[in-house]
Amino acid sequence: MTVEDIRNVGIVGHGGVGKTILAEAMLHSAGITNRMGTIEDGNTVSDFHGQEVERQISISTSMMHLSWLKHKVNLVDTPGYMDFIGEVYGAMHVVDTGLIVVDANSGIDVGTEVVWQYGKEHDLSKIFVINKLDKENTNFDKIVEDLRESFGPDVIKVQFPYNPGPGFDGIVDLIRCKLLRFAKDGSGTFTQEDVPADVKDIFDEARLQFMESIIEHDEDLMTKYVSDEPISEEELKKALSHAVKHNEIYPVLCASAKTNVGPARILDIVVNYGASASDLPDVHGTDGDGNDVSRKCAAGEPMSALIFKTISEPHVGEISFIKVYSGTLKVGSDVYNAASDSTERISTLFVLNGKERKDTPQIECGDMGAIIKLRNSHTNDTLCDRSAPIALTKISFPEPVTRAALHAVNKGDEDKIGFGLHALHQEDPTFHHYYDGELKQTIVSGQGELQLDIVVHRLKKRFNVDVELSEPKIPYRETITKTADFRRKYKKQTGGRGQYGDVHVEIKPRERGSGFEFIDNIVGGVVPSKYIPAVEKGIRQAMEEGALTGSKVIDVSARIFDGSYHNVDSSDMAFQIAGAQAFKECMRKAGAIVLEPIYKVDIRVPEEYMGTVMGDVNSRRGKVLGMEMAGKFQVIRAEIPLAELYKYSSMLRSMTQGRGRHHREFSHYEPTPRDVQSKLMAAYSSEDE
Ligand SMILES: Nc1nc2c(ncn2[C@@H]2O[C@H](COP(=O)(O)OP(=O)(O)OP(=O)(O)O)[C@@H](O)[C@H]2O)c(=O)[nH]1
Ligand SMILES: [Mg+2]
Repeated sequence: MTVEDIRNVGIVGHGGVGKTILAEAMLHSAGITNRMGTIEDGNTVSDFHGQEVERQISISTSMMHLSWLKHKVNLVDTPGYMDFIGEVYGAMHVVDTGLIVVDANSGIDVGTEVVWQYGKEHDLSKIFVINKLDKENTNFDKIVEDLRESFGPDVIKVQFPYNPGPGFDGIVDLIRCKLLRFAKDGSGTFTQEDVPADVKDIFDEARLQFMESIIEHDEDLMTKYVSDEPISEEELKKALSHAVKHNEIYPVLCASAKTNVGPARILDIVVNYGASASDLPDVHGTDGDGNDVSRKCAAGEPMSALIFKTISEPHVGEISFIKVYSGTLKVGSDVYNAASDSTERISTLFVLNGKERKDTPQIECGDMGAIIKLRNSHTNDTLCDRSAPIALTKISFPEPVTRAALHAVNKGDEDKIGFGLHALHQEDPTFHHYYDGELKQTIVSGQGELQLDIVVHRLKKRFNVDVELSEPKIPYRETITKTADFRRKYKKQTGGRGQYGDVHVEIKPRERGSGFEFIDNIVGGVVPSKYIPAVEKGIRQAMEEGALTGSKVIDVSARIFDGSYHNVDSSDMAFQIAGAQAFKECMRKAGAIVLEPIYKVDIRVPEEYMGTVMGDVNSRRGKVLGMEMAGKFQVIRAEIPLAELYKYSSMLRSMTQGRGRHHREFSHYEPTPRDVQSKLMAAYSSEDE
C-alpha cells in the first residue's frame, strides 16, 4: 500500500448517534466479521472495554481497519460523550477525514458543533452521515437545511433517502444518479435501479444543486458552465474529489448503520473522493533548537510519528496508538523521542481491529497502528529519526470543566495513588491532578464526572487502590471593608535576653484583584529599617490564615507608621511576631468579610432548554450576563460561584438530555452573601475546636 491507497477516517459526533455501529457495519460489509455485533449485547469490535460494555457507550477511541476497493481504510471510532472529548481531539488531530455522524431524529447537537469546530480549525476534510434513517419521524431535508445554516452552503447533499422509516433500504445517489437498493439481510450489499418516477422531480432538483455546488468550486468547470459547454461525469467527479479533499465541500450521506443500509456506499465515497495523508499539507513541528521544521508525507523522508493515544492493557502494558507522518516506522529500529530525550527500541508493531492485534513489520507514512512497551513515551510525544529530530505539533486539549477531591480509602496507599494518577494523566492529558496545599486535598479535574468515575475505576482495577471522590473545598478568601489600626508592643522578659518589638500598623481595603501592598512610613528610625522586612514577613504570615474562616487574606494594604525598639532585646523574630499580631487585631476592627471565587460560565443548549437552564443558574446564585444565538443553540453567559458548580456538567446533562455543554473559567472574587458567610464561619469554628 502506498500512501495514496490509505484513508484514515475518524468517526465522530454527538453521543449515541451510532458511530460504533457504523464502524461495525463497515467492518461487516468488508468481510472482517461474520455478523454484526450490537451495543445491547456488548459484542461490537470497537466497544470492547469492560466499562464500555457495562455502560453501553464508547469511552475510548478504537482503531480498526479494512480493505475496500483495493484501498486500506483505517477507522478510528471515537466516543461521543463530552467527558471523553480528549479522545476525539486526539483522533481528529491525526485522521485525514472526519465522518461526522448525525442522528436523523435529533439532528445537530452540541457534539456535532464541537467536532465540526475542531475539524474546521484543523482543516480536516469532513463528510456528514445522517444515521438512523430507519427510525420513525425523521426529516432528512430539514437536517441538511440546518447543517447548511449552521456550517455554511458548502455542506451539500450527495444522497437522499428514498424510503426513510422502518423498512428503509433505498438511497438515491446523486453521483451515480441511481437508486441504491440495499440487501435486507444486513450484509450491506446493494444493487442499482433507475431513480423511481415518484422522486424524479426531487432528484432533478437535487442533482442540479449538487452539480452547481461542485462547479462553483472549480474555475475551469465554471468557465465551461457559463459558456454552455458540456461537462463530463469524469470532470465532475474529479472536481468533487478535489473539493472534498481540500475541505471545500462537505458531502451529506445517508445511513441506517443498524440495518447496514448505506455504509458500503459511504466507504466507496470515502475511498473515491476522500483525502489520503498525501493530500494534506506538510506537517509542522520544531527541531532540537526550537526552529520550525516540516515533513512531507513521503517514504523517503526521515521517519516521524505522533502518539495520539495511550492505553494500558492487562498482560500487555502500555499500547501507544500512532500515526506515521513521514518515512517508515520499522520493527527493530531505534527511534528518538525529543520530549523525554530518550531512545526507544521498537520491538513490536501492530495493526488493530478493536482488541484484536496483528503484528506488522513496519508502518508506512500516512498509515496508523500501535506500538507496545515504550518506556518513556506518552500521548502527544513524537517518535522520530535520531538524525532528524522533530516534535510534531501537539494535540491541544481543552481546559477542565469539573473538579473533585480524591481521598484514599485506606491509609498508606498514597504513594500508589500518586503513581496511578500520574500514569492516568499521561494516558489521558485531559485528566489532571495535583495536591492543593491550601485546601490540603488532592484535586482531580477533567471533562466531566463520568471521566472522573472512570479514573476511580481504573485506579482500582489497574493499581489496586480504593479511592473516593467528594466535593472539593473552595479556596475562599478574606478581605476588609474599613480602615483600622492597632499598636502592638510585643515584649517578653525571660532569664537572659528578652524580646522586644513594637509596631503601629494601619490596614486599608484595596481594590478587588489588586493584591497586597506594604508601606513603610517610619520616620526618624523609630523602628530601624533592618527590622521592617521582619514586620512585613509577620503580616504576610498572618494573612495566610484569616480570622473568619482561616482563608487567605487578599486586597489589603498595610502601613507601618510608628513603633519603637530596644537596643538589646529587639530581633527580627520579635518584630515578626509584633507585625503578625498587630495585623490580626487590625483585621478584627476592619469589617472583615469572606470572598468566594466566581466563575465565568458559558452554557450552550438547544433553545427548548433555555428556561430550565436559566432557572437553574438563578438557583445557583448565578448572574446571567447575556444570551445570544449561535446556530441552533442558545449561549447563556453567566457568573456562578464555584461553590455552586460541583457536578454541574452532570446536572446540565440531565437537565438537557445530554444536549447541553458548558465551559468555565475563573473570573474574580466576590463577597459571599451574609448567610453563606455565617455558615462558613460556623463550620470553621467548629473545625477549630
Ligand atoms: N434504529 C437505529 N438505531 C441505531 C442505529 N445506529 C445505532 N443505533 C442504536 O443507537 C444506540 C447507540 O449506538 P452507538 O453505536 O453506541 O452510538 P455511538 O455514537 O457510538 O455512541 P457513543 O460512542 O457512546 O457516543 C445503540 O442502541 C444502537 O443500537 C441505526 O442506524 N438505527
Ligand atoms: Mg460509540
